[in-house]
Amino acid sequence: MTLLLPVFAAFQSQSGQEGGFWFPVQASNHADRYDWVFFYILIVCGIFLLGITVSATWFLFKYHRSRAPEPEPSPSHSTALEIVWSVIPAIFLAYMFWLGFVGFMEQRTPPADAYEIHATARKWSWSFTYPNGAESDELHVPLGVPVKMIMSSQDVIHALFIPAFRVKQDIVPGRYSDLWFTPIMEGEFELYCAEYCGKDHSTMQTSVFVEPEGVFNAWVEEAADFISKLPPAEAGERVFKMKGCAACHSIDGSVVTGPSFKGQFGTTRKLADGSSVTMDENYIRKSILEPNAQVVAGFDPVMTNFQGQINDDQLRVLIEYIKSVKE
Ligand code: HEC
Ligand SMILES: [Cu+2]
Repeated sequence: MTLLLPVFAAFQSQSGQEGGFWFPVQASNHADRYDWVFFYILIVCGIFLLGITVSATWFLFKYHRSRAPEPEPSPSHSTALEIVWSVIPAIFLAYMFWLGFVGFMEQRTPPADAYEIHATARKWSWSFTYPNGAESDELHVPLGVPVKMIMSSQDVIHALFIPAFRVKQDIVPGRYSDLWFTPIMEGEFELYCAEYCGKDHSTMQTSVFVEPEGVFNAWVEEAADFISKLPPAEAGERVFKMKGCAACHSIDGSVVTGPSFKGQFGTTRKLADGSSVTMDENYIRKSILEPNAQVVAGFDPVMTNFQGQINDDQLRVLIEYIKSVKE
């Protein structure tokens, strides 16, 4: 194995936050082992592929009909040779299994004192909730601290994938799944959904910020009580982003998956069932908590249900924000 280490190092060479040719940077405790398993399997398979292809090609020429028209009965078999070509590959395979098994157990067993962050996935955005109640649409984690993500989905199957941390886990509606990592490098990394989840799946991505503990603590404290500190409409704008409304609603008049909110407050809505309704506070509230009760004419009833996902303060500032989006 030690013989292969220089080769491994060459494969691995990384530059700054970009990573190398094969992999992104190794930004978590799992990355080192994970990459080694990959390169080990790649190198072992490469060596055997080469050996088998070369000898098969050589036999093709050596035993061609023109050179060996009457094949001779094969000499009695060589026990030594058979043992060698069974045992050596078996050792390589057993080590492959061992690496995978130990790595899997490690990745599936979060330390008991890990810092817990809840992740909520929905079409087509993320939100993260921290132990003090803070919530964000980008993930912030403290450098050097084991973090356990507890994940759930509001609608369909999603998957949380952070390539630089080498972690990926499906999120199935109706149950919690988890993963864990210890970030070992400061910086901004990509996080995205790795399970095709509908029309705008490709936009379901955000950033992970790894910050020194002091910076992280200050951030999480500020994020916990912005609603009481900011003017309602401004706080509402943050909730709008954090809860993923922006994935389906614009504020500039363009129609994405749902209607735009630009200058809509107080106007009359035509509903799919032919009735009409004024867009006031109660209508907005009902649209968020029971999206399918009053469907806007011309749109599909595909809005995520936010019942139980939004508290009264958040609802109040959201309504103020939607009111404030004028021409
Ligand atoms: C998956 C896409 C999606 C997401 C996410 C989403 N919506 Fe919607 N929303 C829609 C669609 C589609 C409609 C129109 C059909 C309907 O009324 O159900 C709609 C309708 C509405 C309406 C009625 C609009 C009108 O013009 O009459 C309001 C208000 C609303 N959404 C608010 C929100 C808020 C606030 C959020 C975030 C908490 C949100 N939506 C998240 C898709 C979405
Ligand atoms: Cu998704």
